[in-house]
Amino acid sequence: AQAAVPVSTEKMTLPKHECQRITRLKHHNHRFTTALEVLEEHAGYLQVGQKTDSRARAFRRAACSLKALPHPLTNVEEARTLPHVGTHSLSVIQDILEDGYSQEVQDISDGDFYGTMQLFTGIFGVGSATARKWYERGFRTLDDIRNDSTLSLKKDQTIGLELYQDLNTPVTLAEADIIQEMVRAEVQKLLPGATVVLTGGFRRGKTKGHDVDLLISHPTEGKETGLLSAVLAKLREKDLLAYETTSANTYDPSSVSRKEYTLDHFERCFSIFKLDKSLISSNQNTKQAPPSPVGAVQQGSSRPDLLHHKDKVSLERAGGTASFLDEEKTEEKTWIGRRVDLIIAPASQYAYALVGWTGSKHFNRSLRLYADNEMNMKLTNHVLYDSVKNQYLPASSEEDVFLHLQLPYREPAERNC
Ligand code: DCP
Ligand code: MG
Repeated sequence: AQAAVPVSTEKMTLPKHECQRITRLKHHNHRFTTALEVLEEHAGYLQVGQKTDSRARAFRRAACSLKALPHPLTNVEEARTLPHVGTHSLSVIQDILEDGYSQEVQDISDGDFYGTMQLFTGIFGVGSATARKWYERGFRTLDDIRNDSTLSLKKDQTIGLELYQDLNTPVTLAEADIIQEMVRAEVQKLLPGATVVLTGGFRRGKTKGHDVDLLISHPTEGKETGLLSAVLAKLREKDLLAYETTSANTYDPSSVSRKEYTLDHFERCFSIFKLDKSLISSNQNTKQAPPSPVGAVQQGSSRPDLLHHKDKVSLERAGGTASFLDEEKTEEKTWIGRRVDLIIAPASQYAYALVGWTGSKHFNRSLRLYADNEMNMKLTNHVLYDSVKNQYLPASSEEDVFLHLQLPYREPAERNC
């Protein structure tokens, strides 16, 4: 159980950058942030290319400010004083304060477009551009996609459709722990002293997630070379992989540029593990919280809720049953598919990789913006570069990274913006 969220009624000014604040999973303003996150997601579905990303970000930043507020918001005047709360977000907040909900948000989340986009982007390998193309062609259900012979689906999308239900059932912390142990055992047999750390949302204290992010390293730089392919060979031998795609390390130390802001270049494998159902205790995965209405208090970040919603939508659109898996397969399948990312970080870049892969995505974005604007430094998942001193700043821990940036250290659980 999480500790109670401390309440303070003291008038306070939030720092401008999200990375300068403490943002926990549980906070006092879920009724507003849940609604704003629907608008963020919807704006993301509408965007073409990178350009209109700013609309989605505006809603996200407003939600982040509310998450960091140490008490429930009770009047719109206070919302006006918070950083990054624009006019559109303000009007949504006002509606919720006055009526208990936002009609605009309700209409969006009840709408065909939003529901279909959630359904399609829930397919592994399908991003919002593809989902929108399909929506515009008139597709509305998973079967519409499955039955159209003119679509040439990529390998990941095909398995994404096949394992739709598995991959849209949230991964529990217990399952993530099992997978981490499986990988750690193989890794350490091959390379004693190597480390396997569970990062992503689970490290920030979430108890459910959409995947398992494992960061692999060894204290001696260079020892990690060749490890990933050896581990994958072992996992393949044991028939533990339903899908895998590996990319080599493409890190070029001479290119600390803006391009690196969103991408990293570690050697990595995006995979789907076959997690044996007998390893999961029987009270898990059978219990799923029903979808909550928009504006209701919810725990954790938006993603697991979104998964619930998708489950609901997918079942409706598949005619009320899991008809997308043919029955025989459902009977025979003794495993559940789980998305697992394996990332290999060399020792000298490990601290930066750990910060980057712990997230949240928005916390990372904020850190990078802060580094650039306030410190004249470039931060990536690999390095921190001081543009004034013209040098890279080595870090052997996350604390070092925050220290270089002259930021108070934030525990992973405090990075949930
Ligand atoms: N990340 C990154 N660079 C990438 C991909 C991800 O820095 N190329 C970071 C941001 C995320 C973290 O890694 O916080 C893990 O990515 P996920 O998409 O798995 O996000 P979460 O683990 O936070 O969410 P979920 O619980 O849905 O898995
Ligand atoms: Mg994750």
